[in-house]
Amino acid sequence: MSKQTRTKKPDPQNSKPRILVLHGPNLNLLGAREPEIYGRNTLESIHRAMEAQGRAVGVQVESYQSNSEGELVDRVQSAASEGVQFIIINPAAYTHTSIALRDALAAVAIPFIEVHLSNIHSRESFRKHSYFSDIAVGVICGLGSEGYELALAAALARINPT
Ligand code: CA2
Repeated sequence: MSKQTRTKKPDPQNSKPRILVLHGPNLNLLGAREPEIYGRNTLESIHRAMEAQGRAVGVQVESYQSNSEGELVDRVQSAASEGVQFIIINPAAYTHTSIALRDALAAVAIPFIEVHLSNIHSRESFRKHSYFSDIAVGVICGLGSEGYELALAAALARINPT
């Protein structure tokens, strides 16, 4: 899954609460490269599992991956006008560099959880700093793809049912 949104068109007659899952650069390679660090699950399989987890409780889970900082910023801005209630984000390398993406999340004021597949604190020192953690509801790292499911469970517990 790359540069695309996986979701059904929102039905205005029956609008479910929406959660947006954002994936940063190179995460489209999941499952194909470096499985010893990032695991064997693909982005598509992670999305399918989260979509089913949301569907079970009547919540629409949408996923979007981009290798471009500007596209991720644009997606965060659109989320506000679409009424997205919660964001789960793995900013990937932008974790350590992107003030623009941080500013977008702060501007829309949609609560978000930061997820990392690997334990960023046990790796190179430049990965220890995140531009997102201090404004996130919470941070999960080092639990592989399970981290997304845990983040979604936490988000589901925090959104307002319609
Ligand atoms: O552990 C994570 O989830 C990271 O956000 C992944 C980023 C890295 O820059 C962060 O420090 C921690 C890298 C994503 C690259 O994804 C790949 C996936 C498969 C193969 C190669 C790269």
